[in-house]
Formats: sequence, C-alpha cells, structure tokens
Amino acid sequence: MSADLSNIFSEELQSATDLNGLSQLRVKYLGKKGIITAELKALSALAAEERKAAGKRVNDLKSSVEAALDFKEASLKSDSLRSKLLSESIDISLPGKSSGFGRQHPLSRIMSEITDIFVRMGFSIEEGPEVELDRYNFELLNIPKDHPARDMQDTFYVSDEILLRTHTSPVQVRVMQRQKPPLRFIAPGRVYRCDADITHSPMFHQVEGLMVDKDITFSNLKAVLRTFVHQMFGADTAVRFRPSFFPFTEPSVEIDIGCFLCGQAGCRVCKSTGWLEVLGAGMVNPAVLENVGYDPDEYSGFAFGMGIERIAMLKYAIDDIRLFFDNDIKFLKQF
Ligand code: 2U9
Repeated sequence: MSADLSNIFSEELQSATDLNGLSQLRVKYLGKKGIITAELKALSALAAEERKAAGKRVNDLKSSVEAALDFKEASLKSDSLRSKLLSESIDISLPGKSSGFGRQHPLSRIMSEITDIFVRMGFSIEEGPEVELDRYNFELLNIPKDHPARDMQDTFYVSDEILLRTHTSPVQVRVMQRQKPPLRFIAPGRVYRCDADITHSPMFHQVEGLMVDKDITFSNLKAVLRTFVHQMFGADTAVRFRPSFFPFTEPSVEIDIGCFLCGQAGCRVCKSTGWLEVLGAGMVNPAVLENVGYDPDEYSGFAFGMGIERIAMLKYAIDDIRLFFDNDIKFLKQF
C-alpha cells in the first residue's frame, strides 16, 4: 500500500512543473485532509502489534514525501530565479541614454562674470529686500517727490509707502546706515520698473557698487571702472566718460565703451555711433552721505550701476530682452 502510494507520489511529483502545482501536491498529501495525514489518523484503529510497524512505514513515507517536496521546491525556485536573471540581463554593449546636461542661464553667466571681477578688486557682496520702503528707494537717495521715477507709471507700488525696488541702491543705504566706512561692496539683484518693450522688462537685474572712505576721488572711480571694462570686454576696449545727471551722485557720468561688434566703424548695435553705453556712475552726493549719518567733510565715495540684461544683450548681440525670460531651449542652448 505504502509502496504504491510512494510510486504514485513520485509520478505526480515529476509532473509538477511549477510552484503552484507543487503546493497543491503538498496539500494533497500532507494537508489537514491529505492522504498521508489520513493514514496517520487510521493508525489508531489498528491493533497494538500492527500499529508499531505500520506507524514506522507511514512516518518514513511522510518524511521522504516532505524531503522530496522541499527539494523540488528549492530547485523550481532556483530555476525561476535563473530564467528571471537571464531575461532581465543588461546588454552593456548598447550605447547609454543621454542625461541631457543643463547649463547656466546667459544672465547668470554674465552676473557671475561681473561679480567675479569686482570680488577680485576687493569688493564684497551685499543683498537686501526686493519689497522696499519709499524712504530707502527714493527719499534717502535724494530723489525728490516730483521726480518722474516716483510716478505710478514707472514704479510698482504695494501701498503709499511700500514698493518694489526700482534699483538696488536701497541696499547701499541700508549698509551705510549700519556700518561705518571704509566700505567697498557691490549689490547685485532683481529690480522692478513698470515698463515693457523689446529692451525693457518689468523685472530685470542690476549690479550696483559703492566705495566710501576718506579721500576717495573721481580718479578712484575711473580706475575701478576702467579695470572693470577691460576685464569684462577686453584689455583693448576704448572707454569714454560722459557727463550726466543722477540725483544720488554729483558729479555724475555715463560710461561708454568702443563698440566691440564693429570695431567702432558703426553698426546696428551701436546705432552707427561707434560707442555703447554700459554704466552709470558718480561721486556719492554729499546730501546722501548726510542722510545716512556720514560727515561729507570727512568721507567721500563713488557709486555705479549697470543693467545686466543690457550688458548681456550687447555682449551676445541679442535684440529682444524677452528672449531671456521665455526659456525657449533653442535659445538657451546657444550659450
Ligand atoms: C547710493 C549712492 C549712489 C548708484 C548709481 C547709476 C549711477 C546708474 C543705472 C544703470 C543702468 C541703472 O540699470 S540702470 O538703468 N544706474 O546709472 N547707479 S550711480 O548710485 C548710488 C547708489 C546708492 C547710496
């Protein structure tokens, strides 16, 4: 009986080709209502003298069935792992997928080039709020109440006294109020003006700078800004200082460089003048020094400012400022 059962089990085990079939087989023989379980239960009905030998046979059978099921289960599992590994193997000879490297935005690049030049000349970097008080953006900078920059047309007002800064100059005011000279720093950042056409954006970037100490003269201004221009646009670049006016500097200048696109012969970018305006600057107005609590007889200084978009447009001969903010990958990939 047990020998027959053993043969039948062997055949059934051979034809079990997956883990599911094997598990059914285990239930069939060893489960609660399984064949071997039933035989074990039947032992109690046997006479004592028969029970011992029969019990040994059934228990031996049970052990060998368990061992055979376990062995087959392990071998089915390793077969399935092997075929899974084979089917999922990677062909390392195939070319890799491109990860599509990003790059710096052209404005960020120009911004770093500019700040690096001033940092090499010993200027530190200062920042301040983009939402400002009228007092810091205009009043303390000697910009009178009737100045056109104060008009709603030009400035984004949040309330009567609060606005989006129209230049980074309030950063200089805040630093001067909390620190005594000597001062030498630049203030890079976003600024806002209510203006939009191909050369103006309602948000743009500036780098302004300030140097204040005893005996700072217009010669210091010229030396620092000449050095800046030569490092930014090349050592052979022509530089011209032209008289101008800003309420916060006196005297004031605008700084032009010889057009590097046409070698000053005249072109579309320099509008046939041979010159490009790149910076505004001047000696800090004594009224501004007084406003922040400095004695204008003891201290003097120079300040300057430039628009980053303008510098980038000149350097890369770009005629529409909106290209910087559209984030068209075909445009950005060219830098
Ligand atoms: C303080 C004192 C003086 C900052 C200056 C300019 C000249 C200037 C413009 C360039 C192009 C702004 O982006 S732009 O339109 N800026 O011409 N800015 S001097 O003078 C200061 C600033 C702060 C306390």
